[in-house]
Amino acid sequence: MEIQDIRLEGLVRIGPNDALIVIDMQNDFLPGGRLPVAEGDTIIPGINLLLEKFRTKDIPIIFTQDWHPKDHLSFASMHEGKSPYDPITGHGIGPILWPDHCVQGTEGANFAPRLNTVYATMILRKGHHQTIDSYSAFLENDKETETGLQSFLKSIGVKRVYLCGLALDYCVFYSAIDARNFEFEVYYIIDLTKPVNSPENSVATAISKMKEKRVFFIRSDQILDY
Ligand code: VGL
Ligand code: ZN
Repeated sequence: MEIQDIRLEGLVRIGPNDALIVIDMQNDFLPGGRLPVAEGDTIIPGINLLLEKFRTKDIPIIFTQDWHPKDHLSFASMHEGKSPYDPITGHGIGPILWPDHCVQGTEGANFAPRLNTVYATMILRKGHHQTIDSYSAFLENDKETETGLQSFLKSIGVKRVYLCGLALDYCVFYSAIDARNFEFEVYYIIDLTKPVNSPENSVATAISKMKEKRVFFIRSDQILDY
């Protein structure tokens, strides 16, 4: 199962209980960054267009930032003899190690300059605990520590979330799964994301797990603001 084989939901109209979550559109995940996602930059114009649609409906817009201390345990540089993308298993870390990326306060951790962040109603930073990673915007990789996003969204009446950003098979995927576990309806915007593609099959695995969890897939042009 690959991206082109996914069945799309058809049209959906933005409603009052919706929120848009834009995941990790940061310099380090773009070509030229420390953990580059191929073609990650190509989705920026589409995200900017989509932001206008949500803005028109005065819908909550959340941006996340991967925000690691410089000695984060997800970095291969912290593990003797290991290289980026080597497999690792451990509590809150894995399934693979990463190049140093999105270090707090660095240019790599900043939002892509061409991304329009002015409509953000909330900016959520995650992955700041040295020993636990957080792929998901909702729950850290220990599967216990909450980021606070689910309570925030529920407190303002959100029932349905739309997800886009980077990367398809990591942070956007884990956010989609946790959003379903927290009983949000989830629309995964398939043309506004790109994968890391490591390890092999990471995309196929992510897609099949999301299908099992009844995540809906949609293209951004199928989201209507009227
Ligand atoms: C991500 C790997 C490591 C992501 C973050 O944003 O998908 N991937 N940290
Ligand atoms: Zn990270």
